[in-house]
Amino acid sequence: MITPAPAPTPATAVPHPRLVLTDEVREALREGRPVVALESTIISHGMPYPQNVEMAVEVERIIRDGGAVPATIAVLHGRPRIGLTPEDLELLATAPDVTKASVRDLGYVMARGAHGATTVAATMRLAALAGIRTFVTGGIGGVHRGAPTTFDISADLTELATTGVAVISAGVKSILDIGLTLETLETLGVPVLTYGTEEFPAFYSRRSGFTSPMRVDSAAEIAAVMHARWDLGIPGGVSIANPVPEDEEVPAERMDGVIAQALTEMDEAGITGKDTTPYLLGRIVELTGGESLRTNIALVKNNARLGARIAVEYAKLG
Ligand code: PSU
Ligand code: MN
Repeated sequence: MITPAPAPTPATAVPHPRLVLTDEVREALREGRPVVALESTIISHGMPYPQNVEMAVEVERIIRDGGAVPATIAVLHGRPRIGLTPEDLELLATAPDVTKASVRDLGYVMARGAHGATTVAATMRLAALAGIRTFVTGGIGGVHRGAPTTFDISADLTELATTGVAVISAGVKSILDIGLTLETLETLGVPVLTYGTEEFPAFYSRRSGFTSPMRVDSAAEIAAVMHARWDLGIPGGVSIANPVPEDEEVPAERMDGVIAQALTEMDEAGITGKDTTPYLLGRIVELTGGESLRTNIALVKNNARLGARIAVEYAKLG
């Protein structure tokens, strides 16, 4: 079920000429200052308006407060953009014609001059082509429940196998099969570091029932792992799982029932493929009366605080 990894994309010193960078991001990269990439599927397909754009603006502010330059990534009017304006963020949050763009979709969206909100996989690839090594998101895609028959495994995993970017998330949602996702990451040679605890987190909840393969307790330690791996010439990403703060989590016991119901309804509605994650996220917000959305926003902000610190520490090793 696991396809062989394509050729690695190294993070480059000079941004690829097809990318459109803001002056701020370009200068920071040229001077070796910390830059943190941010994805845009979470804006266009992961949260309702206006919380999506408020989250996007706030997360950029947190990255700046942490001493790094934020670079939200998307394809707009067919052009891959590294760093966005507040107007761009508003467009991504509201436009009805924004494609959810993973790596396979990038060329198509560009050729049509269309808008694409980039997934973790596509954001990693564009970040690497720009020379950005640190990327903050909410949750990564993984192996879906039922994947042994549907083959639904997120391209986020194959991208982590090949592209040298560190991805800070709050772990893997239990709409996915967490155990199979961790097994697949091991097969693909992707280190999974959990920050500050022994247990791999389940996005909305701190607990998943799975022990994390590796524990780390500081941003400096995480930066040292990134540096050691890439200095040795090992391609591929680093997955950093940062558990949602205790006072913001929805306990796993409560999420289990909600997720089971959302999955049943999804099957009944015949929803498959790339539409599954956006459908489930939206339905879970409804079923929790908005509680899951508050948790989702809180964990992204928490990841942004850690991501900025990692980028600052990694820049020191540059
Ligand atoms: N998880 C979330 N919010 C999101 C996503 C995942 O809590 O918005 C998005 C991310 O962009 C991730 C993508 O890369 O869903 C995975 O989609 P798929 O399983 O179709 O690869
Ligand atoms: Mn899928």
